[in-house]
Parts: sequence; structure tokens; C-alpha cells
Amino acid sequence: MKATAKAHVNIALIKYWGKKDIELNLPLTSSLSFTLDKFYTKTTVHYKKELIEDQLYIDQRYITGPEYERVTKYLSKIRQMYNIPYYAMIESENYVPKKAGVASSSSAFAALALAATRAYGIDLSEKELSSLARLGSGSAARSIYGGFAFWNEGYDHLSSYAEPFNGFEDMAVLVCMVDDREKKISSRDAMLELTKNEENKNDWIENTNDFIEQIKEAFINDDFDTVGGIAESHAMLMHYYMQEDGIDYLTDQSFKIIDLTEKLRGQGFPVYATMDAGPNVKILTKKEYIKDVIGSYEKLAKVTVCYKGEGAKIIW
Ligand code: 2P0
Repeated sequence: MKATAKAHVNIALIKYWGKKDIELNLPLTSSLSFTLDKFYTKTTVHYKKELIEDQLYIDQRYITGPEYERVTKYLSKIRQMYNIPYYAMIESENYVPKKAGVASSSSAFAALALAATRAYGIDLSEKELSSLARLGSGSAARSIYGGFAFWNEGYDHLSSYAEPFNGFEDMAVLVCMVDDREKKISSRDAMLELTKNEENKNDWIENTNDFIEQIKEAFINDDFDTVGGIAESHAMLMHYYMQEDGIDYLTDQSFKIIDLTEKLRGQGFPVYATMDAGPNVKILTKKEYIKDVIGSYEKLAKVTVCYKGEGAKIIW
């Protein structure tokens, strides 16, 4: 009745922003990501007959309030789906700054979905696990897999899942930490704004679907520069719509890193910037170029060099 799972965070090249179903976390569009080796969550779920409610510890702190509510509501869904009669003790450790736009909910809910099912002896396929993780947090659907993952938007619970996607084995991501404090507005709340404006929502869907077609073709052609260029443009487009909704995650320091990236590209280095719901900038590049560019980024931010992370797995 106990299992510990580990899952890594993922960074999107094609972003998930906005939902067509809030309860099921069905996204407005499909998305594409890369799982990182350095940032992850380890979660233990222990079902106990004597508990009268779930108990949650994150990084050794006893959690109450909205964070607890989100987790216990999610576990209740799992209990209902798989007829699990017990409450659980949940202990989670994050090797990633929480809520700072480094996608900690992706690793958190992927690890939780896996631990919560295996602890009761339920062995799901990766596809089923991906849909289940998505119910906790959309981006978690993609953290079930190592390396690149493509999340099919789908139209209901079982059709909205991620699957592995073939890509560059020598991919590297420089995570440039500008600020690791909790962000002021969660992506969960922020992305609801987009769906309130029908015109912007439709433009976003149309543009994203075009980007998806283009990036898939660039992957087939093994064309890293086009993949990077599309990823950077799509991140910029997402931040444009965020700003339209009055949400500004990027800071002067973020823009300095983006400007440096453009400058380094001018010097012939394949570096591309992507940003999520926070000021930190992730640089997409290839292993062989890290030595040439890392020094410049380290002058502006604390840099973590990441490679391909593994998919979610049971460790105990
Ligand atoms: C992404 N983000 O594709 C995008 C880019 C943030 C910016 O997925 O409400 O925490 O839990 O489904 O997964 C963050 O959204 O949102 C996210 P919920 P989630 O990585």
C-alpha cells in the first residue's frame, strides 16, 4: 500500500496555454515538450487504514489550505476511479523551485499519479498514466516520458494524453534562473484569461496549430535551427497574449537574456530562448555548444545545464 515515484519537469517548445475543459484539463491545443534531467519531484503515497483524511507533506512541511485541497481533491478522483478505500499519507520532495515558472506542477502530478496508483497495485499503461496525470495538472501529462513528448489535445479524458516524440539526442537546455521566488499569479489562473477573449483565443489556437505543423516537419528534417526558431517564436506569442491579458511575467533581466541569445545567434551559435509563466529563461541548444555560450549566460543568471530527463518511474 506504499510506493515512491520520481518524475522530471518538462519544458514546452510548443506551449500549453488555455483550456477547453477546466474540470478535465483539456487544453485548447496540443503541445510539445522536453523533459529535463536536473529538476524532479519524488513522491511517496502510503495508503493507511487508520487515516480519516489525507495528510500531505511537501519538502518536510505539513501542508494545509489550497495546496492541500488541490492534492486531496485529485487523490479522491483517483480513489473513485480505481475503488481505493483508504486515505493516504503523501510525502513529496521537490528538486526544483516551486511556482517559479520551472514547471514544478508537471513533475509533481506525474509522480503523484504514478505513486498513487502503484501504491494500490494498479499498473497503468503510460498512455493511461499520462491522461491521469493530466487531471492533476495539464503539463504533467508530458512528464510521464523521458526526452521529447507530444501531448495530443484530445476531446475527452482518454483521448487527451501525451506520447513519446523522436528528436535530437544531443539536445541541451540552459535554465537561466532570474528569480526563484513564487510567482504572483499562477499559470492555472492566468491561462483562464485567454479563454475570456474569443478573438484572441481563436487566433492563439490557429497560430499554435500552424506552429505544430511546422515544428513536426522541422523535427522530421532534423533541422535544429528551425525547431529552435519556432519554439522561441511560440514562447513570444504566448507572452504577447499574456500581456494582452495584463499579465507580465518577464523582467528586464529576462529581456537581457533574450537579447544575449539573439546576439549569440548572430555569432553563429544555435541558441533559442523560451519562457514560461515566470521570468526565468530556458535556452535550447545542443551539447557541443554549451562550452561556447555558458560563460555569457552566467554573467546574467544562475545557470543549470540540463539534458534529457527520464520518464516517470517507481523507485521504491
Ligand atoms: C507549458 N505552462 O506548456 C505551459 C507554458 C506554463 C506556460 O503548462 O492548470 O501548471 O495545472 O493544467 O500545467 C503550466 O500549466 O496548468 C504550463 P494546470 P499547468 O508548459
